[in-house]
Amino acid sequence: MEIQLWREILEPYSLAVDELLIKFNHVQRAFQKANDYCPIELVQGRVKTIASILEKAGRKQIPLDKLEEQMGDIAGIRLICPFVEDCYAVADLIRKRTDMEIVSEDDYIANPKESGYRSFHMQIRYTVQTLQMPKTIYAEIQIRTLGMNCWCTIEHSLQYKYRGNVPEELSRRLQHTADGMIATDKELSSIRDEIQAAKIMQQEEDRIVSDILVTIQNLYKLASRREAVRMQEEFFRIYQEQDLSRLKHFATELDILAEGYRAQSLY
Ligand code: 0O2
Repeated sequence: MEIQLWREILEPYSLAVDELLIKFNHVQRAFQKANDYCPIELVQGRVKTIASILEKAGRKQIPLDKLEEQMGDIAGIRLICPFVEDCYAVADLIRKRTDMEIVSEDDYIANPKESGYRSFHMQIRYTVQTLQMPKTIYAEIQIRTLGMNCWCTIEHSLQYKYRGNVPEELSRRLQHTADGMIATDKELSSIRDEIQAAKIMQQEEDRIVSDILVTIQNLYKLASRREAVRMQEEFFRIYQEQDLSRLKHFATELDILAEGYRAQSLY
């Protein structure tokens, strides 16, 4: 296939990945803004490289003119979650969306592959608007925990190094580490409430601190510089106390002061 043709074929996939990344990043932000626990820790996306498409087409005996129908992961999104329960919550979120149609699901978390691979796969159909016309493509969403992702990344590198023929002893040890990851995921789930509460607190503190700093900056630019410097010093003092309720109280006071100058943070 000519290089220009590859570019044309891959362009809608690239657009789809860009759009899906924006959408899932927005989901993360919506949870954060609502001061809610977000089940998605990290959002990643990629278009398969031409080399990887060719390798997979060879391995799965997919004719090059059937790539778009038969290779479902040319566009791939990976959603990485803190806990196993979150993976299922994220799958539910996706099922409720109307902008992506689910074609199939494979639960390799409940039913790990022989290699030890665990992830929740969703094949979707997604429509992008190209310059010429709307185009519907297949994409794959992989949902997994941080632990699963760590294992998959390492195993994937070894598969690459040994071109799919990982020595038996190494495979055995990899399966052993996969079992370890299952135990770690279970243990983390058992202290999930504690970790979720800590994450929400941290999220809230980040938001309040950034609001405070923007307001002080606005005060500095739009109103009284002396007042801004005084509030900044006060902020540093309170921040060092590591007391979220004191910080919230200070943010409210600062807002009232800034309101007088119409210098509140808009974030
Ligand atoms: P790359 O480089 O990640 O793109 P599915 O039909 O999707 O439910 P199935 O039938 O296993 O699952 O499909 P496929 O095409 O074999 O695997 C899809 C993708 O899942 C792979 O893409 C990997 O990303 C991941 N995957 C599946 N099995 C394994 C595994 O044993 N180890 C690791 N590390 N990843 C796996 P690619 O094209 O192989 O790789």
